[in-house]
Amino acid sequence: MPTITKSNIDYDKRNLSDKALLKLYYNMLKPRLIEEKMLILLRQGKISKWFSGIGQEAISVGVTMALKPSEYILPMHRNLGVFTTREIPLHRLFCQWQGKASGFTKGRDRSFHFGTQDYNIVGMISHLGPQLGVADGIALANLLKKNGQVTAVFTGEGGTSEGDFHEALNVASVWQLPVIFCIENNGYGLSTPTNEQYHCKHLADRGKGYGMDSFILDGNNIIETYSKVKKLAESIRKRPRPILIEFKTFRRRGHEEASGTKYVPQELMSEWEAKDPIENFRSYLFSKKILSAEIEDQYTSEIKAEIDAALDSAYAEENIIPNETIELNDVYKQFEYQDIKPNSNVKELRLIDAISEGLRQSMEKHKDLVIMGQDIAEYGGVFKITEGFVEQFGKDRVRNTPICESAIVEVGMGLSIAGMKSVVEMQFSDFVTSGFNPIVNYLAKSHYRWEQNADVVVRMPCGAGVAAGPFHSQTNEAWFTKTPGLKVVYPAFPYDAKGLLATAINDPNPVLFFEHKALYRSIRQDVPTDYFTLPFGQAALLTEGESVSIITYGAGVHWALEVLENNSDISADLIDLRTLQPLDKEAIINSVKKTGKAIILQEDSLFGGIASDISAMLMEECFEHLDAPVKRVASMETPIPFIGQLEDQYLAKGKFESALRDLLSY
Ligand SMILES: Cc1ncc(C[n+]2csc(CCOP(=O)(O)OP(=O)(O)O)c2C)c(N)n1
Repeated sequence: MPTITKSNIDYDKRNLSDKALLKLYYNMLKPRLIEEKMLILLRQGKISKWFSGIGQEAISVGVTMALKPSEYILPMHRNLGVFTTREIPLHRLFCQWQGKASGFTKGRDRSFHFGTQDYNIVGMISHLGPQLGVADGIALANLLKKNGQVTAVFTGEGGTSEGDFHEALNVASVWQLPVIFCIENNGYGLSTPTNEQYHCKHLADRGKGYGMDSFILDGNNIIETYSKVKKLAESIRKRPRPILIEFKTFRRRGHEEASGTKYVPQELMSEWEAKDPIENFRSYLFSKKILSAEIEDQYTSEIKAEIDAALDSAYAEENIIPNETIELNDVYKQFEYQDIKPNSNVKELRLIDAISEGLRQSMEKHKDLVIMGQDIAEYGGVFKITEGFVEQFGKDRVRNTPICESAIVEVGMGLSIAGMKSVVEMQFSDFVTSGFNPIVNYLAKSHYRWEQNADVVVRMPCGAGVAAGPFHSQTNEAWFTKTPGLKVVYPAFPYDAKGLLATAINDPNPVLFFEHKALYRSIRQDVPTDYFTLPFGQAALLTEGESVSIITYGAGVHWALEVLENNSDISADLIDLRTLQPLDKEAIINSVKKTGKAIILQEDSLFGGIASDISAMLMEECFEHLDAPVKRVASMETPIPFIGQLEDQYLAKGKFESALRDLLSY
């Protein structure tokens, strides 16, 4: 006879059948047995790192069983029970942890840092908070599709201190998104106890501040977690809205196995050991004669056999053989560019009108395209690019957002996971810093990590020359050209802007689309009236000459044109890069091989800008063809000053002509 003690948790079986109760038990037992095995393997040095969810299984299992398999769940690093309850083959899970090809990230990311569309699970990135906003995006897609689906997302109590948490809950509430936010309050965030993490009684109390219902549940009571979440999910499916749940539980092992639990008082540990969700439920089931020794043996041996077999096959799988081509090819989702030629009807447009018209036509073409940004709806955006859009497309697709760049970028990611496109307008490109983390860590890395593309265009009104000071004038493309996984577009003319914006929106990868504010209303051009596309990675040769190659983009193109117009004796190739990632290396190299001299003009300050990389590339590729050192001309190494005379001094524009003359006479 197995030893059975009296349960320390009060269970109320409600209307659950014995079969349903046994299923709950089985689903908790499985992650527990896997973990026990992992701890042995860890001690044997056979796996590298382990984040334990021992003692927290009732939350993962309860929530997952309360949702339909078609509904998305976004788990954290202690939610093994989510993965096992969704019945992911253990072979694949073990391969993931061992970095084998049959895992979910082909050895590119570790532990639970992966998602899988096959099981509607979207795993975390290390930064914890961003997935809360991603859940908002998935929920927004569900709301717009009116499919009555709920999304559940997890965070630890530590993660609730991040801005992402506040932004995500606020957006979910303002937009009434069908999300269940699950806080697993397990007492410690790494070594930090709750009283050093937040200063309120219960985290659930925060629901009131966001205008959403919230609940406190005993996270160790599987019947309570399952039944309550199930009921809430049913209600949310009928009446979409966000809900906050704080599950009280405890982290029984170290933050990760190697770090230990010395800082945790023994009484606390003992108190929570006595509340073990599996032991107590087992006692309860035995006491009600629902679970028997035979069933228990059967479950245990069945799960152990499954674990052993999956481990054997995972170990047997050969190690990944590095292949640079494969790695590079997976950074971006494949995109078959479709060249849609413009018709012959043209109209003179300013840069700003061309962007507006391009965006409008893409909204007409892609019915699943949503645009989001501050003040973009009735107000039309601060530059009026989306004026009239609400009337044409409605507020579902033209969405004013609260001031929360991180959450909105994350929403874009979530929409993409749910198969929708989005354009996010930064009010000024300077403010992208507040959404920087999800762009460079989530959007940029997602396809490489688990083949999930981020079909998001971030519009970036940028640039100086408008006397707007350090926070409304930056041209910050270099922050993004540095990051593999992003595409960066920077048109200088209305025609290019319209065609490239159409391509950016068609492209399933994340694109940063820079729009120079000083060019918005000053540059005009005949632009085809119909929808058309232009390819990425093709620079434009604006003037052809023999003596020098001028390589630039954005406002620099117009500065260079002005200098060439005033100096008809200079015979130059003027290359407008148009897109910085991908970069048209061939056009640059071919031109420099012809002229023998290169000057790269960039509006950004010098150090670390793309001019430096182009210069280095020319040294490597064209050294024998160069008749002079490659010259970079950029703005001063200071923040961008406000007042006109300081801004003029700051900008590269004023230095370009003399630098060009110097180079020509070298
Ligand atoms: C932005 C960020 N800062 C710090 C960390 C390091 N870190 C990883 S997990 C963790 C504690 C998280 O605590 P909590 O959210 O309560 O989850 P728990 O580990 O307790 O389940 C910390 C500090 C991180 N991953 N990301």
